[in-house]
Order: sequence, then C-alpha cells, then structure tokens
Amino acid sequence: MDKAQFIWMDGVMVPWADAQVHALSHGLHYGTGVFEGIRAYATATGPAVFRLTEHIQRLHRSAVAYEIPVAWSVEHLVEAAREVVKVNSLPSAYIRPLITYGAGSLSLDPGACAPVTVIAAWTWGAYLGEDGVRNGISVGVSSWRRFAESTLIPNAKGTGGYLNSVLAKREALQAGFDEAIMLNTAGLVAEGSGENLFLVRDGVVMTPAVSAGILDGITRASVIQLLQDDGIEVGEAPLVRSDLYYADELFFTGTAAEVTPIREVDHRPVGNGRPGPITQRAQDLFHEAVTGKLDAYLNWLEPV
Ligand code: PPE
Repeated sequence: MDKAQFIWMDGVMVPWADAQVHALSHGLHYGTGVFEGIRAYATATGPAVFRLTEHIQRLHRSAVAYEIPVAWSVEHLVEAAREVVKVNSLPSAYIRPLITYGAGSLSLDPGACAPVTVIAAWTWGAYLGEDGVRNGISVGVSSWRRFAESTLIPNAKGTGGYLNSVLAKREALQAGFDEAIMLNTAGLVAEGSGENLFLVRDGVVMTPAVSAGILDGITRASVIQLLQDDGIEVGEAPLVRSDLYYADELFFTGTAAEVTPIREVDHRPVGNGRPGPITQRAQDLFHEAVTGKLDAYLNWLEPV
C-alpha cells in the first residue's frame, strides 16, 4: 500500500501512522460500519474526484440502511474528501471513507459506541493488475453465494458484508483465477467480489438488476449511460450461469476495478479470449470521461 501523509478523522488531519481506533471497537468485532471507494483522477486542470457527491450520498444511504448515525453532512464529507487529496498532494487517488463504531460496549447493540468517521486517500493503481486491464482476467463462478436480501443488505456498503466477498475472492485466487463471480441464493448471476458484471451478446449489453442482490454501482450507472449515449443497447436482465459461457464479451466495472475485461470464465474462453469491441469502447469512454476529456460528462468530475 502506497501510504500517504494524513488521514482525516472526525474533522482532524491525523498523521497516517496515528489514525487508530481502540482494539475493542464495535466495528472491529462485529463489522458494524459502512464505507465507500472513490477515485480521483489527474485531469488537465488538476485532480478531480469522480462522482464524489454521489459516493458520499451512497455512504449516507448505507448508514441509514444499517442505522448508523452519521455525524457529518454530505457537504462536509465532500469537502473533507477533497481536503484529504489536497493535503497529501496526490495527483490521483483512491479515497476510502469509513463510518464505523468505536469502543464503548461489546453488546451487539452498538448504541453505547460512538461512531468514528475516517477518510483516507492514497495512490492505488489497477485493482486487477495492468495486464488484466489490457488483456482481461480469468474468473470462476464461486461456490459462495452473494448474501441475500434476507440476510444483510446487498445494496449497501456495510463492512461486515465484505466477509462474503473475502471468501469468494480467496477461493477464486486459490483455484488459480483472478476474481470470482458470485451467484445469488436463487442461482442467478449477481456480481464480482467487488465489481458489477456486464455481459454482451449479439451486440446487446446486459447486466443484472439491483433485485439480483448487487450493489448499485456508480461505475455501473456511468458505463450504462456512456454506452447508451454512444448508441449501444444496454438493459438489465436476470442472467444464469450458462449465459456467461455463451457471452461474446464479459467485463467488470467498479471504482477500484474501473472497466476490466474478462477473458475466461470457468476455464472457458469468453468470445475469442481477447477484450471485445464493446468492452474496449466502454473502457475508452470511461477513461476519457474520468480524465475530463468528454465535455458532456464534466459534471461527473468534482475538482479538488
Ligand atoms: N459490487 C461490490 C460488491 C463492490 O464492492 C463494488 C465496489 C461494486 C460492486 C462497484 O461499485 P462502484 O464502485 O460504485 O462502481 N467495490 C469497492 C471496494 C473494492 C475493494 O476491494 O475494497 C471499490 O471498487 O472501491
């Protein structure tokens, strides 16, 4: 990890090494927290944060869903995120806001524990490797199902929920894949361990709906709009495992993963095993949009 100098903690810029919470924090023991992942990109006019306000709004929504009180307004956290990038002099960055419960009681009811709000930023390159972004990654369908609506809240970024993603990710790596695709408990395709999934067949782009138990990704929404504005048909559809095998193209989207092509699924080549034309188009449009090269999407960029 590429350490930066300062981390924002409840209104104070704290040196990286001193940004600590107590060992008996409720969030550490029970995973009671919510977080975000956001990227700032270098643009011709300096660093700009991609859809920052929407990410912070989603942080607030996740907190509402899990009933975690938020001490800071959206406006305040947006400003704090900008400050973290600025104070660390980062030309581009991955920004990680977290609201978690501190120490107070280890009763399952976190009522006696004060929430702690943290925003860190550091330099983070390609999530699934430079080679993965260029040539595509190999994925396997996980034996771990994405947790259900009746278990946790899939469309919220709750920290504890990521134990599910960790199981899927580690299983995939141990099996020699780069990443996992998780089905939901009904057996329909959901998403990756930390990415949304898109499928292309006969020129039509499809992606599972939020009702499949996915996180409503901000990159997902951006790529849907970029492709639709480019004249490509995109729709939400229930997808089964064999749809993955018959796809012409598959790709992941996410803040960390950006647009990552999938070249192989369960040892079967996707299309001809090379990133396909729509995947490449999505990658190019996304890259141009986030770096401020497309006027139509400049409102997605919030300058630092
Ligand atoms: N699904 C999941 C489960 C998920 O964690 C992410 C983001 C997405 C979809 C894509 O959402 P969005 O970033 O809004 O396009 N995963 C974050 C954390 C990854 C991690 O390893 O940590 C991220 O990409 O920042």
